Amino acid sequence: LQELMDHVGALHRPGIYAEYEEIRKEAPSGTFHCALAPYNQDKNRYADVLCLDQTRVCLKARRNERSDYINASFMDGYKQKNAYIGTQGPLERTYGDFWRMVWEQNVLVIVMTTRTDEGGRKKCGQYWPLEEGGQEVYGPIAVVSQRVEKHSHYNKTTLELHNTENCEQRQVVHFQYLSWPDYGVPTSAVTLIDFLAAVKRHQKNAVITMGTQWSGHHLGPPVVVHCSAGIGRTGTFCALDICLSQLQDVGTLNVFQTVRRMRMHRAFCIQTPEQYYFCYTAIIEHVQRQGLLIDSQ
Ligand code: PTR
Ligand code: PTR
Ligand code: PTR
Repeated sequence: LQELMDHVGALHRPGIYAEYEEIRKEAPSGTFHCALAPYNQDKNRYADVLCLDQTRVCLKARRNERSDYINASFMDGYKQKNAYIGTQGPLERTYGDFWRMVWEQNVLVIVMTTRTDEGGRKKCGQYWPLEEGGQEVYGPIAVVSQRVEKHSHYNKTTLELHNTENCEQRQVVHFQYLSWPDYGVPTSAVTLIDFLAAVKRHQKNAVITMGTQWSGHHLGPPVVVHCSAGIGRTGTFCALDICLSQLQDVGTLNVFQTVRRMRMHRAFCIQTPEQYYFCYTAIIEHVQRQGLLIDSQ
């Protein structure tokens, strides 16, 4: 930690910004053919935010369907392959694809780090039933909002999913963080880290509850993380999770390598120098708050 603090202290904000600039100018690590295919273009919320062919989440093939494309990428976590699916805020025409993906990937937790509208602009569709008791059908999946818990900086909504094709039923929990403008940084690192902790606690418990039903690895299915484009705030959230997990495990962390590696899975992750800088300051704030002042070596 001392090393980390020296790093931030010694480099100052311009130094950290330069570090981010180095990451930003690296060319994307793969190709974008699927995202650019003419019949897939209206599935991208932003024409310039595409997902890499190499790590994209493919929807399961269906009869009479040409495309298996959704703007979503598998991303590794700390010592965990495909810990997250980073994705854009669903568009009305992709709600069905989104819920199919959630179902097909056995997702238990959805993290939303945007509001649907910000500054009078639409950032994300209302792709789940907002009100407690509300019910909507999205493609093959019917979603019922069972319970909405309002916390000071986030809402936690328990959703029941019904697969109308095989009549199976599952529960998914939706966490929405409310204080993070796009291109910006959260108003407080403490509230974001509390939110992250609530998400992790829930995923852990939900995986335990699933028990043997979940045949994958013990850390469970990917957590779906999205904002509007699925790169700025999504990248920052995942980078923080990875860095804090590594810090807890081995007492060290590396923001630079974490973000570089993350961009190999979801291109363009972390959109602004402020978001990159925030990763450092949030970690330091967290460690100081925890009183976990340990030497990193
Ligand atoms: N060879 C194709 C191309 O470069 O256009 C690659 C490709 C494959 C493009 C699939 C789009 C694809 O879309 P989908 O997987 O959604 O059918
Ligand atoms: N039986 C519980 C359920 O499925 O809701 C299991 C569970 C308990 C899941 C706690 C998550 C939990 O964590 P949290 O209360 O932190 O969301
Ligand atoms: N180029 C687009 C725009 O500026 O409108 C894409 C974009 C939008 C990029 C939002 C990032 C954004 O932020 P986030 O990934 O945090 O939603």
